[in-house]
Amino acid sequence: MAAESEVSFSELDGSGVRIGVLRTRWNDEHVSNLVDGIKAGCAECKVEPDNIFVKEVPGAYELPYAARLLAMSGTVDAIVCCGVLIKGETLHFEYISDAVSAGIMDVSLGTMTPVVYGVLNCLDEEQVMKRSSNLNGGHNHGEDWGKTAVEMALMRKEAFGKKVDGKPKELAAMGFNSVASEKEGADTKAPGFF
Ligand code: RBF
Repeated sequence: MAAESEVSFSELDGSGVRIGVLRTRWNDEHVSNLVDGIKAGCAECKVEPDNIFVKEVPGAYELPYAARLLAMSGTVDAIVCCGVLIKGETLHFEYISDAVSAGIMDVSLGTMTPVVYGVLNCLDEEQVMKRSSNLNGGHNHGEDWGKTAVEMALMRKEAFGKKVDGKPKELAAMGFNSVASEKEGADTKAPGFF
């Protein structure tokens, strides 16, 4: 029996969404399970299998660089960086772990492409298995990461994808600028971030 996910998602229509998955070869078996979970999560949100692009990197440290290149390609609506870091006897774990989490956030905000943090940081293999597989009461977190990518891709599309009088909208359609607010007749001139 699989454990329940700790996060809930509403119904998401990812039929027009393109997702990029960057995955490590380090801890290959676990990462492959997580990638299967990401694909399953995307499929639940109606993402076409052909709209999921997967590319390998050697280890987690390479994920932010690859994510920046992929974001700059402009071909995906969201990216999942997927890897597994297992604490060893040296300080590598701490350094790589910190650099990767900061690097991923940096790419996400710097390119305005949502980059999902799909990296497990575990003390041992047992902890990894509980989080990368639905077997033995575990939960494959990849499923949540796939859905997170779709949700954030749709948010980005709504914010930047809308056209006004045939021209791309200049401001993000968030907050009082959002489509939902306009429909409800809210004051779209309310002061916001911009
Ligand atoms: N990469 C991972 O994705 N997961 C790991 O658990 C991991 N452990 C490493 C431990 C050591 C001692 C070293 C030197 C590298 C490790 N890497 C790991 C690889 C790292 O992310 C990167 O690919 C290499 O350091 C090359 O930049």
